[in-house]
Amino acid sequence: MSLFQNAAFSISANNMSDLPPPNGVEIAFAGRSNAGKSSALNTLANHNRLAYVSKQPGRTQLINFFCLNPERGNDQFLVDLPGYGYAKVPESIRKHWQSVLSSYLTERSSLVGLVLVMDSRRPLTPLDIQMLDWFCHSGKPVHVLLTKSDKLSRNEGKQTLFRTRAALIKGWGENVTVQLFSSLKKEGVAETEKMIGGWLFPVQSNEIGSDSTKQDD
Ligand SMILES: Nc1nc2c(ncn2[C@@H]2O[C@H](COP(=O)(O)OP(=O)(O)OP(=O)(O)O)[C@@H](O)[C@H]2O)c(=O)[nH]1
Ligand SMILES: [Mg+2]
Repeated sequence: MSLFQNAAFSISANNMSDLPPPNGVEIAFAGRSNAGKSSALNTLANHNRLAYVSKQPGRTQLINFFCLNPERGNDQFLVDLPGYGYAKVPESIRKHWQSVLSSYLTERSSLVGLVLVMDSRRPLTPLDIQMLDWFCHSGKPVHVLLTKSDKLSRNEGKQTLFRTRAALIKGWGENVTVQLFSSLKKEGVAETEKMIGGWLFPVQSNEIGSDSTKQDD
């Protein structure tokens, strides 16, 4: 069963002061407006309308928390962040979100990893680079989803993945990983799930790793 199968909306926040106490672990989805963050969340959860998706950029206007296992208690969350970089957003709102995003990414103690969503046709925009600079200081991992890969040919996809990976490693080191992803075609889901699962259950993954080492011996 998918790790995210039982995900359910939990709470929305408009400010750092509205956030729930940092008691559990959370993984945030950040990216430009319209890059496909909410769609990726829905695809991972196998749920069409968990997070709000729209053709119009700038639809996710709050920090939305989705609890992974509501029945077991609120201890693991996926967090859908408002998109950045949409030119039509009024300056005051843009400034507000810039400040909330930078505080959230740099100060949130329960945040264990960042999924940075980029449109595969326009990866690594200046604001994506800003996010990486803010977050990578924490030493926590980032996984980049190059979304809408269905819009690229197989060869273009390969090239984009290769180039983006090289740029990420050069700029921010091995703590940043990257893959192609399509919500439309449901491609790349298992790879993302494996990565996020490793962040949510690090001890378990290490144990699996050491078990397999034993088997090799
Ligand atoms: N072809 C294609 N379209 C996609 C894919 N993912 C998302 N879209 C479309 O892109 C548009 C934006 O998707 P959202 O998931 O709402 O994007 P978002 O990043 O959450 O946007 P904001 O909430 O505005 O920040 C919608 O029209 C989606 O249907 C994909 O993998 N392939
Ligand atoms: Mg959204």
